[in-house]
Amino acid sequence: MYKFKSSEITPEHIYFSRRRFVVGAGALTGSLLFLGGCKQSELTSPGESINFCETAVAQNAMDELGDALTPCGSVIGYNNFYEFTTDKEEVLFRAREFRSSPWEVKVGGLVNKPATFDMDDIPKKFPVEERIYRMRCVEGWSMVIPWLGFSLSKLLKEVEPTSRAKYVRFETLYDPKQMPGQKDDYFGWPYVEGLRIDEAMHDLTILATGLYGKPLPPQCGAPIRLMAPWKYGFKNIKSIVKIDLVEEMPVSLWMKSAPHEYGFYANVNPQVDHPRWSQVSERRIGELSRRRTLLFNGYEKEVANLYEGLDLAKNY
Ligand SMILES: Nc1nc2c(c(=O)[nH]1)N[C@H]1C(S)=C(S)[C@@H](COP(=O)(O)O)O[C@H]1N2
Ligand SMILES: [Mo]
Repeated sequence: MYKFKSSEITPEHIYFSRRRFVVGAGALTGSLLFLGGCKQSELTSPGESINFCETAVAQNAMDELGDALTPCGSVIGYNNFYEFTTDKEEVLFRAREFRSSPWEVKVGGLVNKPATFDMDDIPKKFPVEERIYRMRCVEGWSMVIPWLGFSLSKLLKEVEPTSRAKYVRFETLYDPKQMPGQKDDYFGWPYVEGLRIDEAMHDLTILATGLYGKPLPPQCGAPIRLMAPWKYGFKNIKSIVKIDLVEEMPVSLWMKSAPHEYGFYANVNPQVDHPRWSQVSERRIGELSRRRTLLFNGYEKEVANLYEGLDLAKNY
């Protein structure tokens, strides 16, 4: 069995609220209600965005560094989800009819107890809590998002990884009928991502099922997606159907498509440039001037120990 280390448990001030969060307004009595702040002008879709964001709530209006939440309208209206389109402001429209229910997540590989989790049971088995995380896209923009989710470690403990399991491999749904981008075989679908097992077991690593107090909308990776906040956004694979514990380092879609640009680790690091651009600064969506990018996206205290002795420039 995989042994848990104390470094895999993170103090809660990193993401504020660890209170169990039940989707729905009733659960919010007595806590700070924050309306998503969707101004008409920020919305890219006059329809769903308004409905979603009108009732959107978060328990805190900022992250642990004091950075404000990104307006709800931007979080759900500016997305990377290449299975639908590479146009960030179009994803919302193309994903509108996406069927994220019924949904199953199959967990297997090097485990003692392989299991298929029905999405309807996941919130009962793994109660969600709010986690406010920064998300830094490798392209140089960032957001602060109030997720609902639970630590991936809880799900992995259920299936009991064997001692041979060294990595976790994640796979997105493959369904070109629903995801027209998959008809273009420029990318090697399905989208695959991976984490080292100690990264996957780290308490900051969550499976997110919602944001702004509501279930994930399709464009954000419904019904369940990964969120490891110290890594570039592309690690955070959406609409997961399969999780496997494996011995060898998984090859991600991006490693396959552009190995010199995208490595396995993808830790946010202002000192390691992308071959085609600097990573020193970023544009926080909703802000006018750029801000400095922080090592490990500001989660250095929590995760730097995972990489002791690793050359971060070589292991990009
Ligand atoms: N399956 C899948 N997952 C994905 C992507 C994708 O195209 N397909 N894009 C990634 C990239 S590049 C980023 S920056 C984030 C964006 O998440 P968001 O749209 O919820 O902000 O999702 C990541 N996960
Ligand atoms: Mo990204």
